[in-house]
Order: sequence, then structure tokens, then C-alpha cells
Amino acid sequence: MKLLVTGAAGGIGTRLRQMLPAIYKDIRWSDITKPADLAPGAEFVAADLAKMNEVEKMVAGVDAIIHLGGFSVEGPWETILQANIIGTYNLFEAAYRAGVKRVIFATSNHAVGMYPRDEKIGVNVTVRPDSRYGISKCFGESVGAFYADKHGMRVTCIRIGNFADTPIDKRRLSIFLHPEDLVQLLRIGLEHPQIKYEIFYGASDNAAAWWDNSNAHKFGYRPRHKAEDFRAEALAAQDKLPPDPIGDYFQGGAFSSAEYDADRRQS
Ligand code: 15L
Repeated sequence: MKLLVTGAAGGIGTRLRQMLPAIYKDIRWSDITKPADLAPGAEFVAADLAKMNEVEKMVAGVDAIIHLGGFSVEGPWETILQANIIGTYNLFEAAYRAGVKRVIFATSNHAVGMYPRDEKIGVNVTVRPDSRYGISKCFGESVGAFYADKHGMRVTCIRIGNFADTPIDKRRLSIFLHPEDLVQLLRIGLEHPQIKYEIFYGASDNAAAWWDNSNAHKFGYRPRHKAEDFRAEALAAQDKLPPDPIGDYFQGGAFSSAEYDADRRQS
């Protein structure tokens, strides 16, 4: 299998550059510019996701794609539009035309960030994005469903929580995703014969989880890491943060409270 990984220079891409070559031997990495620490001999194709001709060159000849590329936090509409909306459409459309069989789309918890923390949600809930970034992830999930349902592409959307070695605050105790557990989810998306269109939560085995990840478990996901092992450190870090009553109510945290004025408008 020839694999393409977009977003190679980002936080997750950088970690995957250390982890994936031990599992997959033929990997093409891509980003808008070449990462300075790219391993010697690693294949790299530079591409701006908003430019279809560059995306077409990037996907040529690959069997599967892990799409991490784009803008990974909240940003101005024009930035989200180019990198995440046009970029994700270009990625799937170019992949379809090139005959790519499987795509894993790195979506985000921010596609459902306006659910309150006291509500446990599965993968079949209505999306409730908390930001323009979250809206772009809902869009990407829809684009993936379209290419799966209409064109038979095998698509896995991973709603990534917080990718880190340890949970860094109280919110992250619920959404922590250890890199090794992400690799397990990616392998399911790339290799499991029954994948058609699936959404998984990108979360480790977290006692305080807000998400029902039974769909991932059905496909054999057995996370090995637990946020709870770091509870004391996460709560100590939380104590140093300023209060954020809106952010602390919703799952999306600071993404949910930023620009929030619903109370004022509804009064
Ligand atoms: C995300 O989707 C972001 O890419 C990441 O930077 C974190 O903010 C993460 O969500 C999170 O919610 O912690």
C-alpha cells in the first residue's frame, strides 16, 4: 500500500513521521512547505490544498490517504474557507479521480463542541460545531460520506480529541488521545475490510469520557492509554487557568466560549 499523509509538518503529522514508517514502508508526506526535520530519503510533495492542480499531483499513485492537512484551530473565515473547506473538497475529489481506495479524515471534537459536558454523545448525533473550524470539520465529514456512499470510497472520520502524551487540564481528562491509540485507529481505517463510512472518536480509554466510542470498539479498537493515570497533574494544571464559565459548560472549551453571545441575543 502506498500511503499519503497530508499535514506532515503539523503536530500530529510530526509525531506520525516518527511512528508510521515502522508500520508502513511506502509513505509520501505532504504539506504546504517541507518540514525542516523531514527524515533523509523520505518522499515529500509540497501542495497547497486550495489549489486543485497541486492536490492532483500530491495524490497521484497512492492507494490510501491520511488527511491531517489544513488549518487546525479557529481562524478567520477566509483562512478556514481556503484550507479546510476548499482544501478538503479538493482532497476528496482528487482522490476519487485518482482511484484512491481509502481516506482517513482527521475531523475534530469541535464538530460537536456545543454539546454540554453532561451529555454523553455517540457518533450518530446531529453535529453542533463550536467554531468556523468546527463547521469545516462537519463539512469534511459530509464530503467523506458523499464519496463513500456515492462512489464507494472507504472513508473513516476520526473526531480527534486532544492529541498529547498526557492530558493537560480537566477538559482533556475527557478527550485525551495518546499517539499510540491514534495509530491504532488509523490502522483500523486503513486496513479493516468492513470499513465503508465510519466515524470514530479519537480518544483513549478515558474514565471521564463524554463520548460513546462503541463504534470504534466494534471495529476492534482497544485503547491502551488512560487519562485517569494523570488526573492529579491535570487538575493541578486546571487550577492555574482563569475561570471560563461558558467554556467549562460546553465540550469545546475555549472554542465554545470564544465569540459567544447567545445569552445576550436571546434576552
Ligand atoms: C483541535 O481540534 C485542535 O486541532 C487542537 O489544537 C486542540 O485545540 C484540540 O482540538 C482540543 O480540543 O483540545
